[in-house]
Amino acid sequence: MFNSNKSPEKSKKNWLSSFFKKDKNDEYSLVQQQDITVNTEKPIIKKPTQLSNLVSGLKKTKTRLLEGISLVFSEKKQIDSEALEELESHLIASDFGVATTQNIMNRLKKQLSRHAVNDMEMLISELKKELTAILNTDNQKTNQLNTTDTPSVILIVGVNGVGKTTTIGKLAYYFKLQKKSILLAAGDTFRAAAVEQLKIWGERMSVPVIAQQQGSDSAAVLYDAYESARAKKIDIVLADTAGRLHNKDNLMHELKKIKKVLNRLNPNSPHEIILVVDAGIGQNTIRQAISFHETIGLTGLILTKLDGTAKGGVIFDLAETMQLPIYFLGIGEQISDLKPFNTEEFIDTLFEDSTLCSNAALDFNQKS
Ligand SMILES: Nc1nc2c(ncn2[C@@H]2O[C@H](COP(=O)(O)OP(=O)(O)OP(=O)(O)O)[C@@H](O)[C@H]2O)c(=O)[nH]1
Ligand SMILES: [Mg+2]
Repeated sequence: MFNSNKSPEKSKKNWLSSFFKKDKNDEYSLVQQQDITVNTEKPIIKKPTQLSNLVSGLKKTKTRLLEGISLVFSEKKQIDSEALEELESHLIASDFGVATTQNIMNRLKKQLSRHAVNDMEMLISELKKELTAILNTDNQKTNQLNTTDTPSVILIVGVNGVGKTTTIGKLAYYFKLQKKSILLAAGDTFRAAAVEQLKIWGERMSVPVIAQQQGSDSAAVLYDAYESARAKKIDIVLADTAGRLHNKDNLMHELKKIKKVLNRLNPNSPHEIILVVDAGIGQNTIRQAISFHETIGLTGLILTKLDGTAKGGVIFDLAETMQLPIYFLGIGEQISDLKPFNTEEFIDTLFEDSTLCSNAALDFNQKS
């Protein structure tokens, strides 16, 4: 969450982690409803001045995919049905999901028979086309966040620990780069530490944070946040919520209430309801996405922790199953480690500099 290379940040982190250990009734829980940081004139963020690069964030997923493809073909003399079956198993093992993998393979086989493809590079190029088509859903093509109203509310939801609050901090940074004014709403009233965590992001970004004491009604916090943003003509409210298990009905019900309250303030609000999912948990993200979508009606997804996992293939399953836009990718713990999602860039990065594949292709072509 914080930059551990810098000593002030490090001490803040130590302070914060000791803070997290406190029990929920401790003295820090009494955070009164207030504007915590209001100095929007003095930017504390000097560096970095741009968002991080996708290449390092996708390294593990890319290595697994390319190594797998090269392994499939390194022993083969031709692209036969056995090779394709191995490719299929590899995609499933890379978290593409069974149904999505089968769809990819069916389409791939059709293409291969049509063009009589017997060349590994051509196979990779066809695979890239299929993967691009999966990500380029109609929704994805128009994946502009709805921020036309002032204020526009972006509600962030998800299960525990997936990176919601960190993503809010990163989003604040992202929007500040676009000269938008931001307000953070501490809708996670479940843990005292959650409010503090958001306050720290607010301080780092010099943006106001609206919070109430621990245990208060989350919908009430968001109500106040909306009214405050409207009074101050703030562009975007980034609303945090408590992590909740997607199969706990009462917790999921609370989200409906939040939505209803915001909806009463402005029928367009919440303008976005974004589910944050941790790419590292692979297939479970699909179950979470289905459940949250059924309960509250999601408008988009953010996939975090891609930097730490080789399971990034799940993005294809998510796109195909959910047909929702993927707005951003989380690729690290720093404020700049958030990447607006772009299909072409994602696919190019995934296959870029594919020396592993190229070597296998060379081997393969020499053998055949
Ligand atoms: N490597 C990596 N770590 C991340 C990323 N996003 C968040 N994290 C880390 O994940 C951990 C949990 O992040 P939080 O933002 O507190 O998650 P949360 O969903 O708000 O958690 P709860 O409020 O407890 O439900 C922190 O240590 C973050 O630094 C990411 O993209 N990459
Ligand atoms: Mg949180």
